[in-house]
Amino acid sequence: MGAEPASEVIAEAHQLSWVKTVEDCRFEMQPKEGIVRAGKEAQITLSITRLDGGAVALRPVMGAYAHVVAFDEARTGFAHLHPQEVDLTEPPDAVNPKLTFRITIPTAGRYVTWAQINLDGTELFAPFRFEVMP
Ligand SMILES: [Cu+2]
Repeated sequence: MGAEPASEVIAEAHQLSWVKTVEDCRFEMQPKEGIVRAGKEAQITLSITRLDGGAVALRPVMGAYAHVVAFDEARTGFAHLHPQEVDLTEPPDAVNPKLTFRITIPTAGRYVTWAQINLDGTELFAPFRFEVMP
């Protein structure tokens, strides 16, 4: 580990947000119902675009076009999700790939999720912090 991250980086990391920019890619997670409720299955769409509108060349990583892990604030809970789009011979859209995930989180509170993708050979991790409503 190197130096401490700048305070604005830490502050940003603690903000609740469904949108994250990593490198020159914008990641957005959209819960179908707008929010996630405890105990209810949520369908969440991960959408990726380039800031310059260029191609987003997703490559499969370990058998999926994305992996999502979710933790609760105490890092005790853990979920590992794969997209519903399981057919690797049918790549997602080349400019604005969208992948859907289903998750049921039993307890309200704050959660952190990481989306992992492989963008034309480069692994990118996008963190999101969000609230699960009662
Ligand atoms: Cu996975």
